[in-house]
Amino acid sequence: MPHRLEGHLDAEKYRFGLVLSRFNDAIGERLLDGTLDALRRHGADIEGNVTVARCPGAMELPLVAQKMAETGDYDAVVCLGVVIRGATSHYDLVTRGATRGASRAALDTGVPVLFGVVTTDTIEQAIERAGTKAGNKGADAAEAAIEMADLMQQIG
Ligand code: INI
Repeated sequence: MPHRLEGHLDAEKYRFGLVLSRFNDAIGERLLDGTLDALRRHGADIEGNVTVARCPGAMELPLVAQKMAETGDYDAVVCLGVVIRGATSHYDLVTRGATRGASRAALDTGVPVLFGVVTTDTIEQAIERAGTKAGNKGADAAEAAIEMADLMQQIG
């Protein structure tokens, strides 16, 4: 049998930085709710080990995530935001900037940076992914953050 490296969903000992962009805030707050709920359900110490930062829009998420990751105070950083094509003429630029920046922040710092940003054509689709018909992308990102934090620790 090969040696297995696999992150487990036990958040108890890990510290998380969350960054939420304010654009489309009403939906973004539901993503934050989903993220915190998932972290709590997997044993995270919400009061002691979770920090929430807010920034203007999805374009600004990567820099805040990178700065948080560089502090060494977090085992994973989760970017949360909502980009809606219908209301955004520069949708492609914003989504590309956010995705590439988040990936770069992770690679530059060695800290997992998760992408809990809803990118949709319509407001209705965004609402569906923020705690209604289609789950909660914040909760999904939280679980990925826990798994990655644990996997990184195992790799050492
Ligand atoms: N930012 C978002 O997070 N979501 C959007 O839908 C959006 N729209 O519609 O433009 C958006 N734009 C702002 C952008 O992220 C920056 O904050 C802004 O360009 C200043 O740098």
